[in-house]
Amino acid sequence: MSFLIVLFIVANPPMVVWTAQPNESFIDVENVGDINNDGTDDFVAATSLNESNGLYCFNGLTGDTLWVVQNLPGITLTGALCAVPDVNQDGFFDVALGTGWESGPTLGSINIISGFDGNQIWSKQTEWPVEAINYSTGPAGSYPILHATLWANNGYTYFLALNSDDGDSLWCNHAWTDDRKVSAISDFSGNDWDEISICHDRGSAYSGFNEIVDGLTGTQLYSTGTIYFGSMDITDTPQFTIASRSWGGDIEILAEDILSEDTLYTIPYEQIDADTLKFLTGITGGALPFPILSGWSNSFNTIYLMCGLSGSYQDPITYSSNVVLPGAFQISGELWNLAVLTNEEFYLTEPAIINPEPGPSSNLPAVPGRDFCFLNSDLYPTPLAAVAISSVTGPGVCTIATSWPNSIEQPHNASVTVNSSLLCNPSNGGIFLQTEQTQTNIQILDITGRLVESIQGLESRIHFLPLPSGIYHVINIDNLTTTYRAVVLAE
Ligand SMILES: [Ca+2]
Ligand SMILES: [Ca+2]
Ligand SMILES: [Ca+2]
Ligand SMILES: [Ca+2]
Repeated sequence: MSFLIVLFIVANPPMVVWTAQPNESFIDVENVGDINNDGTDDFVAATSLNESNGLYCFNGLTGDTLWVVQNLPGITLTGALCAVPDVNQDGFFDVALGTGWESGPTLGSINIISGFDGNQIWSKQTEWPVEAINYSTGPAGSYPILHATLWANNGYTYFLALNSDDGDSLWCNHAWTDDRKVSAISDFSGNDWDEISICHDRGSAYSGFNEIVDGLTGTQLYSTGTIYFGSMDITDTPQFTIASRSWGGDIEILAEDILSEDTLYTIPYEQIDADTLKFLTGITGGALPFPILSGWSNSFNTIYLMCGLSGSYQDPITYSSNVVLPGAFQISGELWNLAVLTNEEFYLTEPAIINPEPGPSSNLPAVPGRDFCFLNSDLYPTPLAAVAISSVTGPGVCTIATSWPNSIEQPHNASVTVNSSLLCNPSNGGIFLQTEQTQTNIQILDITGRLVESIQGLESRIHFLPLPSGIYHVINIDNLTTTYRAVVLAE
């Protein structure tokens, strides 16, 4: 039975669950955990500067706005919004937001906002606009360290490390680079603080390189040799690995074992057309050679999937519009799948090296898609994807289900007579309930346990009960069992 259900999940296309904010343009989303305690993760979404303003927090299940901070400007690049582990000790993730605009005033700011209610925890002006924010973590009980990347109009990129609880600076590094993101891997220097990556590059004008520094001190721990037009990613699973491009000469991609400093593989430049490298982390086990290293360019509709340890790959996967971002999620056991956001669609792609196919897709409700994050939900076997859409003439944000919901619970006792059924679940605008006996006694409770509908002694027929979007328990009051868990989607 469960085997059949897995096949059913894999075979189904992704599905838009809800859409919201048709007048706003969003370019970054981040999971902040389940703020309203309804069993589904919620998320924050940053608007795009010059098109919208404000920082929103959405109920992941329904699309309702949980809070909004209107007096924050939008951001310039995806990556300037980051959910960070609890800074104000209220038990919820908080949010780091970097602002500024390269062609406007040179000042920027770093803001720490409470993920729970949107209150500002602290704000610090920066000398230059902020383009990317990430964090590293340390020993248990310590606050995370923020890593903000600033792009100065003197051509330098500044990599700033700050205490997340008060904004005090810890260290600053600078480089010529086109890759301003900062990635973190677990500690190998021995001080319990994550290590982070910094890319130095100036093409032929300067000998660039990729380095890994200690998150706490900024001390260099690892450096590649000369690299041109560099970009990179790092992973610590299953081993510490750095993948860099473009290496220079005939080599497009070079991967090294960070601890032994051995070269793992190189890939000639004429074989791969990709300007972004990303390890799809967290994937373990299974028949495929994990980790997967993905390579793509935002201006092409192809993505390469490579074995991250051996560099083996085959043909690129071709989508119908340009690739924005891939991410990996677990289906069950050792089965994994990829979510691939393109400009116009959202795909579920099987992570195969041999004969890869794009897989089933759903059109986005507006275009272009700019970013997505996964949301775990008790109601769905696999995560929802929250998608940021840079559109002011259509939905600015939506969620897409990667599987059908766990909508129907089995009766707790096999002897219980089920005398009602849900005609479709989830459903739009309300619950379609079919009762099959004249003495069916049904109550419908919302997620908080509040009674919203009661049906007694009705004849066999179909009932449409208009209800706001949410999760409902359909209770058979004759034996006090939850017969169904119904999901009502936004209309
Ligand atoms: Ca994001
Ligand atoms: Ca929630
Ligand atoms: Ca918090
Ligand atoms: Ca360290």
